[in-house]
Amino acid sequence: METIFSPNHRLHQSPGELLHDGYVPAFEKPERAELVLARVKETGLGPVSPQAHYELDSILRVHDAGLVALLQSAAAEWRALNRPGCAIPFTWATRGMRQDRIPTGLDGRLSYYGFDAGTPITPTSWQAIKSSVDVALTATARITNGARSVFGLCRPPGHHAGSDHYGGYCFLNNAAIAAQKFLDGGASRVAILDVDYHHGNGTQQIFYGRNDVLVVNIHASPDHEYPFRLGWADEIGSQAGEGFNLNLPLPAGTNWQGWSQALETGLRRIDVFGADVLVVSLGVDTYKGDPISQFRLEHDDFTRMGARIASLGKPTVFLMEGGYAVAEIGINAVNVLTGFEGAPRL
Ligand code: 6XA
Ligand code: ZN
Repeated sequence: METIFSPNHRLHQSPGELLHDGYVPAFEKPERAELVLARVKETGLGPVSPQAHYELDSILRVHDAGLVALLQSAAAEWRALNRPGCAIPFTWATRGMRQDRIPTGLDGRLSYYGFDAGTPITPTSWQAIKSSVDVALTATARITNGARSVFGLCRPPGHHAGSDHYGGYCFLNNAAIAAQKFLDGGASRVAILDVDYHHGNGTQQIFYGRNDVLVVNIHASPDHEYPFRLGWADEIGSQAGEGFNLNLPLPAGTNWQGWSQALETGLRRIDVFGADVLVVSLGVDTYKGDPISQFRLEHDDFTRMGARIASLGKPTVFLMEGGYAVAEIGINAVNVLTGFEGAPRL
């Protein structure tokens, strides 16, 4: 399986500690992608290729222009205000506050478009964000050109980013941009399977009213886990999209036995949907040793996961999302890919 990788991911690095259960080290760091890349090479998974450059139009098919502009300018605006560190919101709207009006000042726009305090915009973040999308789009093109599978080693990740909001270490939704690109290229139906420990609230929001993209999420219950405000089982899609969003929330402590049952439910739904192509939001923070997660998957379970995903027999793009047990992230991510490759072809 070919891997698409951009060294530009290194241009996004949190300068210090982020807000999470109090102040703790920033888990989403460049080392993550480097370790996955090292494992790709060590296992001989396949060639590693650079990303191609895409124009912004593929991003604007999914994201609001105001969000994209803010991601490009926020760090410079922050500096112009003589502020140290990186651009970060510090207030958010809640019930009874206006959602219809975009403030003109920087802090107001950060508040409007951002939804958490853990996703800093540094002076070079935009280049990494854009390159991560380019990795996803390059991977997408490989499938369009006939590949059975491809791995887009995206960083920063994307599944928490919605059409007009960013957060959860995510700025632009790589998986959603890829799915839309497939549709624009002639696909009729795209399925997104999100196996990250956290609910992919952004992906859900983007496609919630649509029936051309089926979104299946297997994740920790939002009763107790980030992103807390979306991801319950009764979110099934709206209007034309009713029945085309499937949330499979699971309790803390879930191991392969429980997790794989949810996977089978999700795979059956994707099979019935009849997708032309599958996009996998590949987070490996379901690993038992992950520092911010509470599931109990083991190394070999990731291999099984890949084999089960392959049983769908769909052209498949894997796009990297979360996973923070840094020493093991490469093993777990690449195990999914080798498991997929080792499974018998249909
Ligand atoms: C916020 C934790 C964000 C979760 C990031 C993640 N402090 N998402 O792994 O998939
Ligand atoms: Zn995650």
